[in-house]
Amino acid sequence: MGLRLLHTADIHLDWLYEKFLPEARAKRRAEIRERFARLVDLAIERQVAAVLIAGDFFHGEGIAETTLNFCRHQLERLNAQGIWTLIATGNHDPLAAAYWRRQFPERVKIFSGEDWEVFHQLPGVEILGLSFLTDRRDRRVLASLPAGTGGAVRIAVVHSQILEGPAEPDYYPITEHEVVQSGLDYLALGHVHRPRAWYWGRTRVVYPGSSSRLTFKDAEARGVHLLQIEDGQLREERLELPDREFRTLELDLTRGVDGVYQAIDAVGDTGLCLRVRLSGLVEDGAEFLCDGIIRDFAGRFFHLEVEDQTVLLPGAEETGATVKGLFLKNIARRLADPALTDRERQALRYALYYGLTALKGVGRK
Ligand SMILES: [Mn+2]
Repeated sequence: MGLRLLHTADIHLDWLYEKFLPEARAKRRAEIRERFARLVDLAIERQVAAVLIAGDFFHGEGIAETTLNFCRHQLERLNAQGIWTLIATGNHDPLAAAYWRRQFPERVKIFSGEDWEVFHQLPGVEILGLSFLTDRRDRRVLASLPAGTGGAVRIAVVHSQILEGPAEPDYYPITEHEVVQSGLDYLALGHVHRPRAWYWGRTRVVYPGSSSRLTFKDAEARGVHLLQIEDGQLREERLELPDREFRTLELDLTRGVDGVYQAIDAVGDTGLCLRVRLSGLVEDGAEFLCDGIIRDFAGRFFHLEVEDQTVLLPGAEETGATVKGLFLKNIARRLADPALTDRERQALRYALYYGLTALKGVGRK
């Protein structure tokens, strides 16, 4: 049956969920731990030889003792089945963190060298790993990849950022060109919480994404990658894992307070984390409404938060012959055009929003 591996990353045990109320926060953190236990179940069910964790296993320094004990128990379950856990740490759980100095089960390998280490314990595959070193965060890690010994499938595990566009090269940057040159069969990445995957040259490049939803940006389904190595060939499939939904409801206040309440009321799923984002031009500040929504609906959902992105319309006295007044009149005249597309209307709202921000204080007599 060949040999199987499971690739995950960004588990972020003890993620803060800062905006959650204490009870929901504790419950959600327990769900992240449970997710890791399910990954361990999956590894055992699928009889994998090793679990690869590409960084940010832990969220930060202040990991609860109960979380560490829980982890140890899960790693022991893998160990007892003869399954390795290979960990390259990330920027959230750098090697300097105290918990890495603990005793781990025998079949846990934490890549802790200054340079790539090669793990040779499994037949037919070479697994290279490098942990994140904070003081060398801008190094070009693929440039120092050791040459292969030939014959084996080559996999590298690292917490890295793919350099695209003008991003700061801050987290072990790698480029498509470097990946193509690497000759790797599979690059097991962590860092980006959104699942992404490419074929670059002969290399399969995978960010499995964070194993649980951590923020409202995490819309896509969560999952892990199962690798199968047989006769020197590598096949890979993504296994999706159900997770609590994080949904954003965009509501324009120009539909009125009743409309906003009806829209929130119509959200049937009470188990989700809901973010209500209020937008639109308003004559009065929306703070009261935000507080009211929290008061009236917070008990209905697992978690609820309201983001106020409304723009306050200036009073009539401000539409005089000032720069701001002329600007407002101009935008108002254009917004009144019934032939506007949604896109054009949105662009005008942005113009108004940014224009008012830029003109803040200017034009007041
Ligand atoms: Mn992360």
